[in-house]
Amino acid sequence: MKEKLEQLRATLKSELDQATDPQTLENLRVSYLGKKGCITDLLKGMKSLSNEEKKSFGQMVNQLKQQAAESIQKRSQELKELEIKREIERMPEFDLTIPVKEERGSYHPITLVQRECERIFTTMGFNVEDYPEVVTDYECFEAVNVPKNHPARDMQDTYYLENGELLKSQTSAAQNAILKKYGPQLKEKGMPIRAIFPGRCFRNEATDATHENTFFQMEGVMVDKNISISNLIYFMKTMLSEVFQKDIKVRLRPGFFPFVEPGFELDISCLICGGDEGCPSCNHSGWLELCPCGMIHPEVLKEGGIDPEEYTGFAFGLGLTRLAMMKYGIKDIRDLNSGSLKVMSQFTDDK
Ligand code: FA5
Repeated sequence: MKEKLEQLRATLKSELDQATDPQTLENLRVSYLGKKGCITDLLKGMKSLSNEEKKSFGQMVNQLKQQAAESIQKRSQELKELEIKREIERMPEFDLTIPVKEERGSYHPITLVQRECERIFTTMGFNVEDYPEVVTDYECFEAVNVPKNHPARDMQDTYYLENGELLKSQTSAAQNAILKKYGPQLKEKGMPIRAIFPGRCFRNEATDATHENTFFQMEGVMVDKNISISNLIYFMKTMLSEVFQKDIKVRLRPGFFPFVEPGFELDISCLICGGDEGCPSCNHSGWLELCPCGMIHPEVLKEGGIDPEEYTGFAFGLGLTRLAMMKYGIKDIRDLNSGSLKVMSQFTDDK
C-alpha cells in the first residue's frame, strides 16, 4: 500500500513538471483531488480496512493529499510567474533616452483668479471654506432671509432636484453654516468671523456675453463688534487693487438683497472697452456688476445664532467668473466653459 502511495506521489510530480498551462494543472487537480479523483478514491476505499489499518493508512493518504494540494498550488504560482516573465520578454524595448514631447496643461483662468483671491484674503486673516453644490432650500434662501414666495427668488431661476434640494444658485447658501461654525469662537474668545467661500453656482439663465448658467462666485463674511461699511469698502478696494495690480474705477450704488441692509452693487469700469464706449462684455453700459455686498441683515445674524445688538458684519458675493474675464481680457463668458484648449492654454500661473 505504501508503495502505491509512493508511486502516486512520483507520478504526480512528473505530471506537474510537464504541466505548462493553467488548464492542464486544473485537470490534474481534478484527477487527484476532485470528488472522483484517485486520492479521494483511496480515502473512500478505506471502509473495508480494520481500525488499526484505517489509522495508519488514513494518516498516509491525508499526508499525500495535503502534499498534492501544496505542490499543485506551488506549480500554479510558478506558471503565473513564468507567464509574466514571458509577457515582459514579448514587450518592445523602451529607449529611455528619447526626449519626451513635453505638453503641459494649464490652469483654468477661474482657478487662477480664485487662488489669487484666496491668497489675498488669507493674508488679511480670512479662512477659506468649501461648501457643497447641492444644498437645501433652507440653506440657499430661508436662512438668508428669503422666505418661500419672496419675490427676490425670481432673481435666481433655480434648478430644483426631485428630492426637493437644489443646485446652489448663490454662495450665500453657506452663510448660515459659516456663522454657526465660527459664532462660538466670536462669542467666547472675541475672535472675529472672517471667511471666504468660493463655489460654483447654477442658474437657469438665457446665456449671453456676461451670463452663464454655471459660474463661480466667491462669498465673504466678516462679523465682529463695530464692523461698518468703511471696513467693507476697505476690503473690497484692497482685493481689487491686488488682483489687478493697478487702480480700477469702481462705483458703489444701492442694491437690494434681502440678506443685507443696507445693500450695494459694486461695479467696476469695463476693462474690455475701457468703460467709455460700452461693449457686449459690459452690456454696452461701460460698467460690470462684479460684487454685490452690504451689511449683514440682523435676521441673518440671528438665524446664524449671533446677537445683532452686539455684533455687526458685512458680506459680499464676488462674481469670480466675471473677475476672471476682466483680469484676462476675455470678452465672452461662454469661452470659459467652452472646454477649448486653444482658449484655455493662453493663461499661465505667473505667481
Ligand atoms: C448674489 O448672488 C448675492 N448672493 C450676492 C451677495 C452676497 C449680495 C452677499 C450681498 C451680500 P447676484 O445675483 O447679483 O447676487 O450675483 C452676484 C455676482 O455673481 C454678480 O455680480 C455677477 O458678477 C455674478 N453672476 C450672477 N449671475 C451670473 C451669471 N449668470 N453668470 C455669470 N456671473 C453671474
